Amino acid sequence: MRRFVSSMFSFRFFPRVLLFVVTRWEEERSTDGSKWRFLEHKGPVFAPPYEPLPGKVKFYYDGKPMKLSAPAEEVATFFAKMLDHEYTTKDIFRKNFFKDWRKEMTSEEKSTITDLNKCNFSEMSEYFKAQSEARKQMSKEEKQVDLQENERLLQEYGFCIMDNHKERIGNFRIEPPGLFRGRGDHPKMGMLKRRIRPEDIIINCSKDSKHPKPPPGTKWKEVRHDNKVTWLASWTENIQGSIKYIMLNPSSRIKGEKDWQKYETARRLKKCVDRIRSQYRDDWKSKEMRIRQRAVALYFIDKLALRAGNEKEEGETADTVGCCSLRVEHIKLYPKMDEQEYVVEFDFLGKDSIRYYNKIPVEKRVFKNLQLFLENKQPEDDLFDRLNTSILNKHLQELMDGLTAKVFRTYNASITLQQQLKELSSDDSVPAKILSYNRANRAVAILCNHQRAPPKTFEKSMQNLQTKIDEKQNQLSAARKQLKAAKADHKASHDEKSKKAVEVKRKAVQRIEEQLMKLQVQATDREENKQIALGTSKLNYLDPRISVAWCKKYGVPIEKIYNKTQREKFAWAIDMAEKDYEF
Ligand SMILES: *[C@@H]1O[C@H](CO)[C@@H](O)[C@H](O)[C@H]1NC(C)=O
Ligand SMILES: *[C@@H]1O[C@H](CO)[C@@H](O)[C@H](O)[C@H]1NC(C)=O
Ligand SMILES: *[C@@H]1O[C@H](CO)[C@@H](O)[C@H](O)[C@H]1NC(C)=O
Ligand SMILES: *[C@@H]1O[C@H](CO)[C@@H](O)[C@H](O)[C@H]1NC(C)=O
Ligand SMILES: CC(=O)N[C@H]1CO[C@H](CO)[C@@H](O)[C@@H]1O
Repeated sequence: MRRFVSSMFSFRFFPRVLLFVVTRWEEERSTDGSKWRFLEHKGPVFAPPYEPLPGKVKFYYDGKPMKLSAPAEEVATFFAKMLDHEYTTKDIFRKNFFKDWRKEMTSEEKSTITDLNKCNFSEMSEYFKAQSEARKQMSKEEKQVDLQENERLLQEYGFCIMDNHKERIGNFRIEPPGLFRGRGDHPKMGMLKRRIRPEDIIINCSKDSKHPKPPPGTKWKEVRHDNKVTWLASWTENIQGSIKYIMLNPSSRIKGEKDWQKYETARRLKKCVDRIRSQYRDDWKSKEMRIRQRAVALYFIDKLALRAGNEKEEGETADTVGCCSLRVEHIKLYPKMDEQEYVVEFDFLGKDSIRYYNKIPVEKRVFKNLQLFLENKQPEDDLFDRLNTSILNKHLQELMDGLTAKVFRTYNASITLQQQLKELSSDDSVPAKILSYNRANRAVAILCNHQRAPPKTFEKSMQNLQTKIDEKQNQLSAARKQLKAAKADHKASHDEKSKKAVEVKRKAVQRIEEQLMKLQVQATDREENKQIALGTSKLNYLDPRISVAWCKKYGVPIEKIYNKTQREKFAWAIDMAEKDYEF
């Protein structure tokens, strides 16, 4: 099942919403029913091997230079590369890093290096900074060599043959090793993300294809031939124990079909959501406790888009929950709070250990049911003791074929976008229309709680933009003065030459006015976007056909809404959207 992740940062946003939730689709991990007959590919591209540091770059322990063994040095460089980052000051990060680093040390190193605070990585850090600076300064020719090498790898490894089509592979490069960061205050941050070797990789391809060759001297973990899955290679990463896949590029035929199906499923929900809602409302009154619990959980999924349940894969350290696994301690009930009645306060760790916090008024019957579910229970007891993820999912399937918690979100996001676009669109200039579009996208992101911390560079980039606006304004007053002078000139002389000069100056004023407006729209947009991540909903929840149809109807170039990667992903929709597409 694809799942979504609800999570939460703790910082201030709109006055009444103090904390908010971030969501994203998790990578898919299910078989998807599509079948190929022939699949041939070259396998993944591995991260380049570790290159030891030049002798002059030293690591110091307790003030003394110390030569590290290659494995220990490699892990030390991961830390050195992040030295300027806030992460390396966090206790959990340091603790996890140090523990994993020590595992890579020789016994001698282990007995010497006992305190991370005595380690001095600054020469290493300087060295990497200088290197990345040098890369930036590379000549055109040198950059060209890099580009050519990339292109060569893309041509060799970036495509596969699936049935009769040559398809682009999405992520054929395996991530290099490094330190795990995680989202939020992840308990595993700082741990060593190991190097993936051919021995870790399972290959999927067809029996009668040229099987990919592992790098010389190595072998694959396994080669399988399973035509029910669309991924080409997989491995298990060591931090969360989750399975990673190499799959086709989003622009591929199969991906496009799946994307299309996803939105078609959401459209089917639109047709029967009233029935589903009236059924779960009836079920709130059921004689059976298990049915009441199921109905309240479903209400939360519809209204709050919570994740359905907990898949126990985060390992022993993280205690994360979803809707079905909520415990008594995760909610508080307030018959009255501020101006509102029947308020439920949620506070729990969602996927990736990110806090979900929300206060919402619910219907009276839901509230009464929750009181009932809480009776005679301890804080660590399950809120829905008669419910689990499999029961809920089964019920969703019975309500509608293909229905999952995520479908509710896709449905709500897409229909909200459509409604917002209907309200917002005007006969404005193209930049103003794009501003309207982003506002609609933003309304959806708020609804889905896709908030983000303002980017670190936010103030700086706003300042830069403001400087540009100020400059443009000065230019504009200068141009207006010149126009005035030209007009006066023309009034005095009335000749052809001065008339032409007036025209030229008038055009200049117009041009600068347009540029100024563009900058101002950009500034508004950026300011409003400060704490909201539009990307997640745009890529995963919003039926692209709505956006494409809107662009066609209002004469907005599609490039203004979707960048190149996004246009590839949504090629299926761009090709087929009707002018009056209705979600
Ligand atoms: C770390 O080493 C550098 C020299 O490589 C030195 O300049 C710096 O003061 C040292 N930092 C600490 C905290 O000892
Ligand atoms: C979408 O979700 C919001 C927030 O829960 C809700 O108020 C709204 O009614 C939903 N819209 C639709 C069309 O389901
Ligand atoms: C969910 O509950 C049902 C019925 O109580 C039970 O048969 C099933 O094993 C449970 N599933 C899980 C994953 O706990
Ligand atoms: C397109 O936008 C996405 C964010 O939605 C970004 O991650 C990606 O790098 C962009 N691609 C290009 C080619 O600009
Ligand atoms: C990459 C990979 O292993 N994909 C699939 C190949 O086929 C097996 C067979 O059942 C699946 O379990 C794998 O996940």
